[in-house]
Amino acid sequence: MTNWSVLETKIKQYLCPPGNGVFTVNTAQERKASLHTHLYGSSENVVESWQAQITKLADDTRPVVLGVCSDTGGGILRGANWGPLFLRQTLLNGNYDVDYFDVGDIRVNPHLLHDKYLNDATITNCRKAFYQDPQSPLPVSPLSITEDFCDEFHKTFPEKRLFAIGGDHSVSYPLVRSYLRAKKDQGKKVALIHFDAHTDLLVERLGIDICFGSWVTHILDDLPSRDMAFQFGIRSSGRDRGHWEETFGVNQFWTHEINERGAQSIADETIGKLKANGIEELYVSFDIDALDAHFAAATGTPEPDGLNPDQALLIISELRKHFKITGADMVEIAPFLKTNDDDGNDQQKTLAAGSQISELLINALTD
Ligand SMILES: [Mn+2]
Repeated sequence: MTNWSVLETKIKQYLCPPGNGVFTVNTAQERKASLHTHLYGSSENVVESWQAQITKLADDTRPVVLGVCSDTGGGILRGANWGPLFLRQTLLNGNYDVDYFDVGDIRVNPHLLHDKYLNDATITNCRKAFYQDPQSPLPVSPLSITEDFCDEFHKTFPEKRLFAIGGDHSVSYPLVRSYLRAKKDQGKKVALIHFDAHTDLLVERLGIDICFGSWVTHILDDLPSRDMAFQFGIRSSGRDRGHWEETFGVNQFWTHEINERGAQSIADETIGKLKANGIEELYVSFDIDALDAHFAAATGTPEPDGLNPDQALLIISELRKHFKITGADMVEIAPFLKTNDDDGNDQQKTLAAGSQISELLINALTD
């Protein structure tokens, strides 16, 4: 089989139509139907319409959007599994200038995280449920499926660029790992640009090594060097910047520093370091809680005193002038969460800020 037919088969096994990644019977049916009508002209026979669309992927040159509706790696306040459906709708219905190929959502079993945490009997049972074949060799947990999908995608289409919508931040573990592996194979020198209120640099959390608070730790050794990880907007941490930089070798720009020095100066310093290291391409992972809770209250761990969207947009725009952004994700938008008491617009404001940044990232993927 050619690479494309292997990928096409895996898309049919691993993915489902856009918006269907959260497994429900009736919940949000109207919202799903409205997205499907927008995408396919009808909310009937959606699987057939989506599969027909998939056959055109090879010839399409636009960035590819993937939804990963998993929030099993989070756990403070859940609900980021609804991010992909709501963010897509906002991008389509709002005044955003974006054009992309929507490949669909990873099929998510919401009880699972990664196959390495499962025993053989559970894997067999889930293979039977997912693939109607207990002997199937395929993965069953959302992060494991995402990683194998991305590996196949990058192998088949080294030039295509993926924009993923999470999900809690653990979904960036397979996305970034697979991206870094593909770039290593292509001989491209890349760096990670990470916006977040939190460092995500735990080694493990309650015995689990891959989760929303620890995913960065486990991709650092796949970078050209550990100092090619740059974190922006950090402010909620039990340790100071020096601790994290000395322990893990990363670069951090805390929010107060971005406010004091100005976003332009932070961007200039980052560009200088990236150039000095011969970096050619960037992956941008954006946790919506990097933004102040005023702009991003519909998220699992909202934090005050954060970045405003303009600061984030400026830093990304400056980086874009000097480097190709060849992979990106937007994670942790949990549209049903209302965490800001003063304001009834948590969902709307968070989706608006997330869409504005996603619009820039998706457009940057076309450079
Ligand atoms: Mn995060």
